[in-house]
Amino acid sequence: MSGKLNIQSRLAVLEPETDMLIKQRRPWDLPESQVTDEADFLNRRQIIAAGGGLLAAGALGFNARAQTDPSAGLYPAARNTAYTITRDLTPEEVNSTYNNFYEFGSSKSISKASQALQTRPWEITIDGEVEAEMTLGIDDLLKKVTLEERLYRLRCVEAWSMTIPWTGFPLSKLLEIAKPLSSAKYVQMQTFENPKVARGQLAVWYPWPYTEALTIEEAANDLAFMVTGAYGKPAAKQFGAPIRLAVPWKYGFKSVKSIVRFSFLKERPTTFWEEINAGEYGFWANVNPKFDHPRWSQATERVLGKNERIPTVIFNGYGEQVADLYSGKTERKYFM
Ligand SMILES: Nc1nc2c(c(=O)[nH]1)N[C@H]1C(S)=C(S)[C@@H](COP(=O)(O)O)O[C@H]1N2
Ligand SMILES: [Mo]
Repeated sequence: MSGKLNIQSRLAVLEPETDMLIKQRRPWDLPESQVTDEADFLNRRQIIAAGGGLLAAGALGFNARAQTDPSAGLYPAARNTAYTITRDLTPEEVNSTYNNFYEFGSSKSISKASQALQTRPWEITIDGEVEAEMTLGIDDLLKKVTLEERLYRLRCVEAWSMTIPWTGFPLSKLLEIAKPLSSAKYVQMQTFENPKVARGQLAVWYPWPYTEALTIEEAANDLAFMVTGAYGKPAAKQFGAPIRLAVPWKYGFKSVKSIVRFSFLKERPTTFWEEINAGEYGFWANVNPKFDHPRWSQATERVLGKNERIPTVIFNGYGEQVADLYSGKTERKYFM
């Protein structure tokens, strides 16, 4: 061993689990303790459908999140039928227990740890190349938008995928509120930073806080969605409550969670994963089965909650909506 520290060897990076690991513990083989937790995630609509409304929900030990979340009354929101898809939805209990959220650890089992995140009060700052910088609370922001439900795919760079009923509003609506100047070419989004709560942030070899960025044109595309809810209720903490991005034509790491800052910038910023390994997790990260990750194939994906592997499609199936953004941009770097 040389004296020089190999940072890469210490980093748990985004990569597929080995078949061995998948066999040992698949996301739907929940340990007993997590099954009990799942009772707390009972779908509000299911409870209401069960007949007793909130009273019955209380009697069932209805979860504290929905009781104290001031936005709970905004859900479920009407589904925007322009964004329905033919794939089956990923069961909520599968999605809720298989997450990437490195702030709470580098495994997929961060659902419990992430409950420590306090999502109220939650201030969001909009700064940089805008008419006027501002800070507003999440509930003030929610008053300025109309929530809708969209069924979106999510394709992780690790070659697994899900289909999720997100609730939120188009990122273009946030651009309207932020009023970026013509000098703003990129929007950078930053996750909270609080290592006391998010113990993963004690790992000093990651460049916290997590940031991601889009070009202004990408951000203005109607597909770019700010998620505040999922499965017909406020987003669970492991999904990136109270507000996260969903850009379903890009690998999942672009869809940054628990955002506290939107910065409008003249120059392209370096993103979290780009800083860790630009050759493996780039700025553009558009899904393309023809460009393999340096260490594995991107041709197919494992569908979470189902025992199947399906072909991956370019732009994750959203070419009609987004291909125009990349005309002439055919090189590998746009798909990394
Ligand atoms: N702040 C933050 N955002 C994040 C991540 C993260 O570790 N921290 N992981 C990303 C990755 S790699 C993926 S695949 C998706 C996972 O979202 P999900 O857990 O809701 O499926 O979140 C993305 N957003
Ligand atoms: Mo990912």
